[in-house]
Amino acid sequence: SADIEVDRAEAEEFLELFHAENPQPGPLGPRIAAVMREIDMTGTYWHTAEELAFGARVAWRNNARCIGRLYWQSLQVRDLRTVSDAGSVAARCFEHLREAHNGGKIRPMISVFAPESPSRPAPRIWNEQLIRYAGYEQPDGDVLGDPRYRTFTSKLIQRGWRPPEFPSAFDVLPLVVETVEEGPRLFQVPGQAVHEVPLEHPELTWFAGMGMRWHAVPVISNSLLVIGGVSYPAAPFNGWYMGTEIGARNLGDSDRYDLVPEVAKRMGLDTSDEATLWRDQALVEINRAVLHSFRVTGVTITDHHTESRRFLTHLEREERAGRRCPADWSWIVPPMSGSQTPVFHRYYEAENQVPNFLADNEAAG
Ligand code: HEM
Ligand code: NRG
Repeated sequence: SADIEVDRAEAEEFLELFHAENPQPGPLGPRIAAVMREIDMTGTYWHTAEELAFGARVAWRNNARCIGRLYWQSLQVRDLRTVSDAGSVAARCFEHLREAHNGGKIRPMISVFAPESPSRPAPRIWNEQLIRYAGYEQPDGDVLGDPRYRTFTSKLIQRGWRPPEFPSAFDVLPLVVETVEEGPRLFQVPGQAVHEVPLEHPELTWFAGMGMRWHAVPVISNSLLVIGGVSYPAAPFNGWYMGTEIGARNLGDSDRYDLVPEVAKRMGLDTSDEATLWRDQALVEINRAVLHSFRVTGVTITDHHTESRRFLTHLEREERAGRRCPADWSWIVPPMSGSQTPVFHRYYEAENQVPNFLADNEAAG
């Protein structure tokens, strides 16, 4: 929280790690002394641009939930620590969306906004991701759109957001940026910042007629980035999608778009008996449609078999570098065909390491 001093031991430990892995920046002792003096005076300290970039990359490397960590060193870090008013934060987020999309060749990227400090609380982004679809509760209790954002959507409507005249299942929610000076402010995401992929199936021609689509870039925007004891609450980041995130979870979960029964029906499967495995068959076709559609649209995506193998390569590399690589089995193993991927057949170290990203529900207190 904003009223307490940065943890000195955590600051020192991070500076040691930075100097151990980066021989260039000169002697460690004087840097630690300077940081301790800065904490004495201000309660916090300002990372050098190099410390910030390294800290963000290591936060990714340390995140036990992420299967995509092989390319942790290639993360592009946008140093936006002097940006703190709501309008500028929103504008820079929309710029992030465009730069990360990069014409379809998605670039892993993070935008780091002003840190928390005892004299000035950091800006915060309320949305879980920069692009999320509204979920509208209908009079009959059904939800149009993404049911996961039903509560968030009605909260935004209460705060004055006006949904489109004809609501659809894929209306992009406005971005909410909160600062102490301005309170929460809403910003509509400009159309040029929203890249989407219409979903079609390589063989099932009716699939396109279901009108499904998904956004190209997942930019998580409510995770707390912690580097050397300094908190960066607004630090949206992205890589690219693994197909199952969309096909198995966002479209497949019964409390999300719940597409499996509809697709099974259209495929003419026998849904009267679970043992026909109609759910599994339909789920595979939805996931084939996702991978196929991103591919023909020229947007980077990865499948869960390839990404699982890459992750094991990453584990080996980390081991060879003499580092621990924490991983959470329940997050790493893909949500379909788990045992067909090599990540299923082993256990992992699970302890938390810093720097890291703390999910919204982990960051309390
Ligand atoms: C989680 C893949 C890049 C940080 C995940 C998950 C997947 C994934 C599949 C699990 C998501 C879920 O089950 O909801 C990838 C792929 C990437 C990538 C394919 C391609 C480059 C990144 C980058 C960062 C990152 C660039 C940060 C700099 C995280 C974090 C989580 C996560 C913090 C946990 C999210 C949470 O707690 O909800 N990633 N990722 N990933 N990833 Fe990655
Ligand atoms: N499952 C979420 C996204 C979570 C993070 N996944 C990534 N991250 N691929 C969804 O929107 O489906 N990333 O930074 O690439």
